Amino acid sequence: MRKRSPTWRRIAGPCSSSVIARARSHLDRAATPTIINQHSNEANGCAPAGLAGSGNNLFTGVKTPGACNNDILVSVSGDGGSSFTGTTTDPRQLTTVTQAPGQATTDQFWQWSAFTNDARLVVSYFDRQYGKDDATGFSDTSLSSSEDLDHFAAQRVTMGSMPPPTEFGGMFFGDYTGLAAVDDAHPLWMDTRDAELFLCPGSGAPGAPPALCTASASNASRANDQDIFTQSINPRQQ
Ligand SMILES: [Ca+2]
Repeated sequence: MRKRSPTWRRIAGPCSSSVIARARSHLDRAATPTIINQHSNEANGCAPAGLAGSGNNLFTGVKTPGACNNDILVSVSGDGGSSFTGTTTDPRQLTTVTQAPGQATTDQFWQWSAFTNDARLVVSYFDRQYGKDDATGFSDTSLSSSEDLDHFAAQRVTMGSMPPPTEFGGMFFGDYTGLAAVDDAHPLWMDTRDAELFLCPGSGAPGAPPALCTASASNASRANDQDIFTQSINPRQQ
């Protein structure tokens, strides 16, 4: 069922904007990050452990290297959005868009999806497959793409890893990710590589022109900012 449905085929040819928007909406709703997937290695200690009092899912093995890790799965509708494969399919059997070898033991999350004009599905997301990201909490942004909704190739979008956020003591990171696609893909993400700038102590006073300084944060030696970055990616070069 994870093949291109009639809905997807219509995207490739001349069609109304409403059809494209509807199809995109369906898939946006259906690309889901989940800790239980074909790569979550439950035999290595990652297993569901019921619900917390908050109603959130609990798992054992979250901190075991190579055990629990997020993938982004694809749930496909062939009937205009009335039903999706992900509703009844075990997540261990669903197609993952994060198929690079390094992604099998690391986290990918906060995705967005779109179709290019030639009907290629592209998905952007935060990715911890690079360097020591999965141990340090650093992140990158990657883009996966597929022509058949089964086989996905990933390419790195960021040229260097981003440190964990420091705003609000490191408790806030988000709100601003997205993806547009025409011929190329244009992922947008919040980026923490730039330092947060402060007025240097003793500056900005009579006889002391304003100067900019960095400062420490409660969870890092250098406070960082959150900026919105974007990049144009040719998904056919993967
Ligand atoms: Ca993963």
